[in-house]
Amino acid sequence: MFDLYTSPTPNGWKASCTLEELGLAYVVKPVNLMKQEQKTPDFLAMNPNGRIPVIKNTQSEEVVFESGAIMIYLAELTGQLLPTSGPKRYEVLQWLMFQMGGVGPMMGQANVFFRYFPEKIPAAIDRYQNESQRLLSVLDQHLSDKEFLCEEFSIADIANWCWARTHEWSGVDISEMAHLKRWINTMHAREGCYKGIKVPGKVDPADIVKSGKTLIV
Ligand SMILES: N[C@@H](CCC(=O)N[C@@H](CS)C(=O)NCC(=O)O)C(=O)O
Repeated sequence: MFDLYTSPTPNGWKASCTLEELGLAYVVKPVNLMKQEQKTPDFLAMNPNGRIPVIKNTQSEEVVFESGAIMIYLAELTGQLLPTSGPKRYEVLQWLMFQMGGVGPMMGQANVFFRYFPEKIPAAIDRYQNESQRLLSVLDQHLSDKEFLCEEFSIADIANWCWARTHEWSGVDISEMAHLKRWINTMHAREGCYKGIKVPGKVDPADIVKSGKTLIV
């Protein structure tokens, strides 16, 4: 069993989608970012960086922060969604790192300057939107001859999808990226991914009963 400290954001969804895809039982601990709950002493004791997501294995008491590390941890625990060795493993890790070091930070900054920053700085907005678009076009190109980013569906797909699907919020146009759009839809149709992006949030109690999970929302 796991406790998932999260909010409705792409990095939070990376953890919830992975848990859902792996069919792992977890309790959602919503963290209100507006109320700065991620900066309380209790939270900082789990993640000194004061950011979601954080996961706690309630059996072993292990705590993991950084969404990419959480995904690797869960994949290794179950032996799924990440090959255990060899070139196929590094292929998945390479596309996971592509999201962690590129897509996430660039789209995150595009959101800051396009949506939240009180001063509108066109050069900063352009820089982050253009770089986000360039990175998404790399994904689009890579997906031109394959269903998923690597040989099989993996944590790399979940990580990149959780960000790519929010391109509109970042003000990034993907209308010319047919392969990316097809993949976004394929991912959305997966039961685990679809459920994962609803966490935390209002959920149908019938779904909770069906999945056997406890959701504290
Ligand atoms: N590299 C981190 C980034 C985590 C992150 O930026 N989380 C955001 C939400 S998506 C957050 O907690 N923001 C609150 C804050 O900055 O105080 C990860 O991948 O887990």
